[in-house]
Amino acid sequence: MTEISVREVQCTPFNDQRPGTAGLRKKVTVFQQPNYLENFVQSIFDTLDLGNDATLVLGGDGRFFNREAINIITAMAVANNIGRLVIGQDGLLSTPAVSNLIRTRKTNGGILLTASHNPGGPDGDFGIKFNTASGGQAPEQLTDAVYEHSQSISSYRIADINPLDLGTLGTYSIGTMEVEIVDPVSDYAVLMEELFDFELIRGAFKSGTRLHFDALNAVTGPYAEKIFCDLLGASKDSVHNTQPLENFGGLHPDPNPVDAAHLVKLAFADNAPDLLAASDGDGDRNMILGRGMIVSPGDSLAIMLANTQLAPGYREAIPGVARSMPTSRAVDMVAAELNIPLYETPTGWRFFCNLLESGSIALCGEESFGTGSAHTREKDGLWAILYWLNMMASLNQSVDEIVQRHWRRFGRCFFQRRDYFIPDTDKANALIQDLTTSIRDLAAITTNIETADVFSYTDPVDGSVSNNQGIRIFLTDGSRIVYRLSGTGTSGATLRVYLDKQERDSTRIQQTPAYALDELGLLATDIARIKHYTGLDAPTFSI
Ligand code: VG1
Ligand code: CO
Repeated sequence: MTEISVREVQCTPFNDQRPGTAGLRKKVTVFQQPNYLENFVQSIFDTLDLGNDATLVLGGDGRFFNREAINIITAMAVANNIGRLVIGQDGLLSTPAVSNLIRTRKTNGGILLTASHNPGGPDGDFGIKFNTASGGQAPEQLTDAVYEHSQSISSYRIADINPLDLGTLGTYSIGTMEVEIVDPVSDYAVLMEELFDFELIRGAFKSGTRLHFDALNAVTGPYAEKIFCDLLGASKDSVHNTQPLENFGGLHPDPNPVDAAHLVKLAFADNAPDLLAASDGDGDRNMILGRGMIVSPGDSLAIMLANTQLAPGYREAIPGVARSMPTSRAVDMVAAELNIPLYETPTGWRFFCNLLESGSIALCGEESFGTGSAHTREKDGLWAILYWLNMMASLNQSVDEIVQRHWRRFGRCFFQRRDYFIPDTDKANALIQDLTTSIRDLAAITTNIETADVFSYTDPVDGSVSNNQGIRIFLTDGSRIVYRLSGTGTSGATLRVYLDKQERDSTRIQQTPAYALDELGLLATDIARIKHYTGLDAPTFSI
């Protein structure tokens, strides 16, 4: 074994290293500053205190700076006496695949390099987060502890190593540490085969079901080629933009009807495919469309819950289900009928992890195009698409039929999220501050408001409390408004306004969400005095 030299590098803290909703996300240029990534990684190592011989999984969504970051983290892992790193070939691993590898290999955790759905490239965003031995995102207490540590860090340890050969599968040593380069797809594909009826889906493709999946030049391309084409027999032209690129080929890997409008257009064109789908930068989000139908994420979760008996992995009794607080209450309508517990958590997948780990829930989801289950501890884009393929094949129904039947049976929950980009964060904070103060009296002075509060969550498993998780207003007609600030942006602030309204009257379920929520939207703008604080007449973005 060749001797490796390790350096202790003096550094000073950066005051902006507090992780947000899902890890530390900053502009690439921020991460490129000397010591920026190193300080944060050393803070992770020091806080986790893994001891010698720990194994970690390492991979990312392939965006610009991914390779550099993998080399830096590997060099630091050597210097910090990590025993083994399991790294995805070419530095690629989707977020759910990392979670799965942590679990199947029983590693001590993992480091994920991704800014998810944020734009990539030299002028785009980069991000890093760490997951624990359960495969789930670090809980708030741990990310807080890492942040605290980063505020007093004075040095980090790094080894002098040659750049890694990320392209070649296999195991080799760097000093006392082992590096294993693994195929990013194979373990994940095995898991999917266990959960879904691949034989049935293969049959559907054989009999002509047409899929159009768009990987948006992000991490899911190789996964889609292997699973949809090689294992399930979908034709090669079912998958698009499957080459992971550092700048996503100029595409914005955010699977929603605005950023992926080309898929909406295709879904409403003549001769549209049966199922259209996309995933995000790191493969944990999903968008589902059918011929003439956009499936809202809240509906998708509700429909999955109503059809668990169709997929082999979900035939056993479902203990419970969870959604993040702002997510549409469509799933509540199903949980009530099935008489199973429904948990309402703050925004961010990490809040589902204890519920999944304790066996309290089998399915969970967020309005932000995220759905998942107890098969892993991250949301999972391709899993959701396979779930839909399985449902379509079992029921022999189109996406549109499945959704329409669901609405007729359970009712519909109209949902919209309206985002306001506010360059000046002080103005956004003032809006939230003043609204927090004024909602206390709102219910007393406004007749159609039932209650209003600031959402606070007590984790039923470990008792930890998370305050200030969004402002909620419940109206007397059962509709709801939620306000919160985004925790994933890298500049300015984004105010998110979530509108939701349950509708059981079958004559009204065909309305568009924009129409059904028009009045509620006006009320939401008035109550928060959005124009006054931001100068904005309309949302910057609506889905
Ligand atoms: C957004 C979504 C949230 C999601 C998070 C991470 O957070 O609203 O539901 O969990 O992104 O998604 P925020 O704080 O900007 O509203 V992803 O695919 O990063 O990992
Ligand atoms: Co993501």
